[in-house]
Amino acid sequence: MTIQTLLSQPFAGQRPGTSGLRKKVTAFTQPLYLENFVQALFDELNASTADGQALTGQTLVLGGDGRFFNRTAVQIILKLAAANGFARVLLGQGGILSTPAVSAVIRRHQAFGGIVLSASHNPGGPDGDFGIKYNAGNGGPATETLTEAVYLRTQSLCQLRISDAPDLSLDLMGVQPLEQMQVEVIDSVADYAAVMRELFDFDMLRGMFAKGFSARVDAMNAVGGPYAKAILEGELGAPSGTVVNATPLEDFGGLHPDPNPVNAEDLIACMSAPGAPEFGAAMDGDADRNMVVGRNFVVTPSDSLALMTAYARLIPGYSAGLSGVARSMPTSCAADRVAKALGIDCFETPTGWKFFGNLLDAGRITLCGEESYGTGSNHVREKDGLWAVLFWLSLQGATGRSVEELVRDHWQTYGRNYYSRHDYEAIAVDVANALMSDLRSALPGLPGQRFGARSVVLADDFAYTDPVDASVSKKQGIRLIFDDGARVIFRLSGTGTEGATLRVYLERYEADPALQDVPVQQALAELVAVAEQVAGIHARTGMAAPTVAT
Ligand code: G16
Repeated sequence: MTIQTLLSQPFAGQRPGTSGLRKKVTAFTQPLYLENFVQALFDELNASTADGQALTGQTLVLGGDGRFFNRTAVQIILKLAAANGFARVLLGQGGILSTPAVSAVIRRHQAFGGIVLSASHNPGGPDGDFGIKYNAGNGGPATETLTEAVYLRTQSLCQLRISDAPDLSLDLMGVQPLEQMQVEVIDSVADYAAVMRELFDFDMLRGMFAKGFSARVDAMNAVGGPYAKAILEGELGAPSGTVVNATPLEDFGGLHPDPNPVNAEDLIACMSAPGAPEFGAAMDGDADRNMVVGRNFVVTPSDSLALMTAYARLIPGYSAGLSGVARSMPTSCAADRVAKALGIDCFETPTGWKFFGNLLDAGRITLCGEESYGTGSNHVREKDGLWAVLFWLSLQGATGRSVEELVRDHWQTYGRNYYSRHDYEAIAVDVANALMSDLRSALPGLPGQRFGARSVVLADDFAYTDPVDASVSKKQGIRLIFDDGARVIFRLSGTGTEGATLRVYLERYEADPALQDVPVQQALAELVAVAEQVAGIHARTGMAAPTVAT
């Protein structure tokens, strides 16, 4: 085996979005496409030290969600890593690691960084999506500064270094040499499970299941299955069959592994049927997202973060209290109210988990979450689906309250933030860009303008100054904030692979318990009309209704 230098050429469009580079599988399978991106990443990382040898002798963590092309991509990356100086790769068995598990392994083994192969909640299979993301030594997604620098390198890269060694076994546990590098195939679950044991009272959870507590956790044929099986059924004694769709499949069995009420319809149906389990949850392709469901009752992700913040002290890992909490800007303000009551900071960041990293590293926050079905804490630097499941199970165990009772109690105490996100998918890119640019131009005229009973008090394009490193991120979403605190927000998704997706986020606050049980879309109908009036979505896109409203 020898290390080869191959001539390559730039590929257009290798700019990472909200969470890494996501493209159709057909893009990733072009000759040298993946190699080009990874070499640009390695070159950029090497350039971070004066001698240009930052990777020499280092450990890399590698794994993915098992989707189509995962195994091929792992072989390619191993050969690039060997040719670029790494001494060791910790590889999840079968090339499998959930996104939070990559973060846990990086942190527990003090690795230099890690590569996650996933397009998250996007569909898989030969016609589906693939993705790659770099996580740094803190276990968290690379900063925007790094991803942008990598992108610039992809646009001028003309050669790469790769080993011509034969493929390795991805399934055989133990160490295999590749050039000077050692590839160690590790148990995909062990490190992650160890972190969970440190946070939650496993004895109490075991006791709950022993007394007959019933749950249904839908892994959506994705990577969360082995983790949920090992921890819930294996360690905590939940009955076999508690975890469904538990085997990761290359095409997710045709499911769209996005845990929302639309795509996890089977879970919703099951939780609404007579004799439904007491608790339901679903996770996404790479197991970092979660949806929590009670009997006939779906928990909004924004409410989930607020409740976790309110009850965190009941969980052993957070019994000392929280240093602070953070949410992405479009996430509802429900957590803000709890933070205020607790006297802790609440930060508002742009969409993207990478923006929580500095706050977590600096100890400014303990919990964080997003409307996009993501919640997490300082235990890793990714959002974490199974962690959220264990958190909610623990809350039920500690309080004796059902999911619905917990949420309704919360609304009584803090008020309810009615919340919905409307997605308009696969819009022509120029139509979406024109809509956003016209909205931007209209911003100065909006403050003071009345829409029914409300008037606009703030209209801007959200900009964020990181409180830790003072970096500034502009154009993070158009906000209309009204005099009663209601908000309408417009952004374009940074994770799609087909055309553009317009996201409209709608929120209003209701303090009166007697008015907290209105169907969500009805409660937000006036704001939907405002969004239409301001942005002209129907006329511009030809779409009379969103593709998905959650
Ligand atoms: C990613 C990011 C999240 C973000 C979500 C939606 O999640 O990690 O921080 O909220 O995308 O982003 P967008 O609205 O730009 O599509 P995941 O689970 O897809 O990695």
